[in-house]
Amino acid sequence: MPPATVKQAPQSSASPVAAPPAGGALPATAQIEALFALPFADLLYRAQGVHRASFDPNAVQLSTLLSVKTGGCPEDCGYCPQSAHHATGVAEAPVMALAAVVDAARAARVAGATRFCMGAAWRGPKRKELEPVLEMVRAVKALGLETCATLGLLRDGQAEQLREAGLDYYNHNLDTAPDFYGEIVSTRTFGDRLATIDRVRRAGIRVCCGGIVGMGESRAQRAALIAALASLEPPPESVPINMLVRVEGTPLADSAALDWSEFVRTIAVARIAMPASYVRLSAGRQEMSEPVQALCFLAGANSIFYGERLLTTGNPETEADRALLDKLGMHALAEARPGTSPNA
Ligand code: SAM
Ligand code: DTB
Ligand code: SF4
Repeated sequence: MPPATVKQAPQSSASPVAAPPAGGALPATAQIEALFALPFADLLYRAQGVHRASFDPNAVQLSTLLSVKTGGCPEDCGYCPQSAHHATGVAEAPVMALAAVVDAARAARVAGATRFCMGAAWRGPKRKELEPVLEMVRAVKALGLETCATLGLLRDGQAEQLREAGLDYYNHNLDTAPDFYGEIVSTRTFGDRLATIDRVRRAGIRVCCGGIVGMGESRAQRAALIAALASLEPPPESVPINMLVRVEGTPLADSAALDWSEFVRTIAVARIAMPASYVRLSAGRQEMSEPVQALCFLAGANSIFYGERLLTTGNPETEADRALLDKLGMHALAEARPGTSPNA
C-alpha cells in the first residue's frame, strides 16, 4: 500500500541543479551514474532540494535493532559475521526468550526509538521457527512501537502470518548490484531476494530494502544497486544504505575502505532516485566522523539505527547520537508517518 501522506518530489525538472543529460531517455542506471558524476556541491544541493520537497529536513527517524537469533547461518554472505562459513568468533545462540525481547523493545522506546527491528541469522524461517517471532511482533506492537523484522527468505504464507501478527515493515536488502551479487553470496540469487520482496509487498507489509557499499564494487555497480531499488514498484518505503563493517574472519575483512565522499554521494543519489522514501544512514556509523554523518543528513538521509548495537557489531552510544542531533538542530520523529502505519 503506497504511503498516502508523502508528497512525491519532482524527479528532475524542478530541481535546483540541471538534470543529468537526456533525463528520461537513458536507461535508469545511466541516469543514476550521471548523478554520481555531478560535482559534489551540485549533487548535494540537488539532493537537499528533493529532500525538502517531501520531508522536514531537520527530522530523523530512529530504529533500534535486536538480533533475536544470532550466528550459525547456513548462508555464505561474504560481508556477514553471522555466517557459519566464516570464522568470526560470533557464537551461535538460540532464539531469544520473548520476555527479553520485550525488555529490549521497552528500553528502545524509552530511549526514543519509534521502530524496533528484530533480526535473525536464518536463510529463512522454517514453519515452526516463525511462531516465536510472531509472538515477538505481537508483543512489540502492543508497546506502541512500529515493528520490523529481517528473517531472510520467506515461504508461501509467511508474509501474511507476519502481517496478521502486526508487522509494519520487513527488511530484506538487495545488498549489491545484480552483476556483483554472485561474487558476494553463492547460496542464493538476486532473484530469490526479489521474490521475497514481492511476497512482502503483496501481503501489505511496508518494504525496507537497501544495500551495502564498500564491498569492492565499482561506482557503476553502486549506481546499478540504486537503480534496482528505485525500480521496485513502488520504491521501498525505507532504504538502508550500509557502509560495510569489515569484520575479521569474513572474506571482505580486508576490503579497501570506501572514501567518505563516495558514501555521501551514494546517500544523495538514493535520495534523488527515491524522493519519498526514508533513506537510512545505516551500518558503519561507528567508524564515521560526525562531519561525514552531518553531510549524509544534508544529502537527504533521514533515518538512523539508534542504540549501542546493530546486530553483532557496535553502533554509536545513544548519548552521542542525541548530542549530534542537538548540535545540528535536528530532532527525532515521534512517529515515522503519523497515522499511516499499515498495522496501526
Ligand atoms: N538473515 C537475514 C538476511 O540476510 O536477509 C537477515 C539478517 S542480515 C544480517 C540483514 C542485513 O544486514 C544484510 O542484508 C546486510 O545488508 C546487512 N549486513 C550484514 N552484515 C553486514 C556488515 N558487515 N556490514 C554492513 N551490513 C551488513
Ligand atoms: C540493514 O540494512 N542493516 C542492519 C539491518 N538492516 C538488519 C544490519 C547491519 C548489520 C551489521 C553487522 C552486524 O551488526 O552484525
Ligand atoms: Fe545469514 Fe543474513 Fe548473515 Fe547472510 S546476511 S549470512 S543470510 S544472517
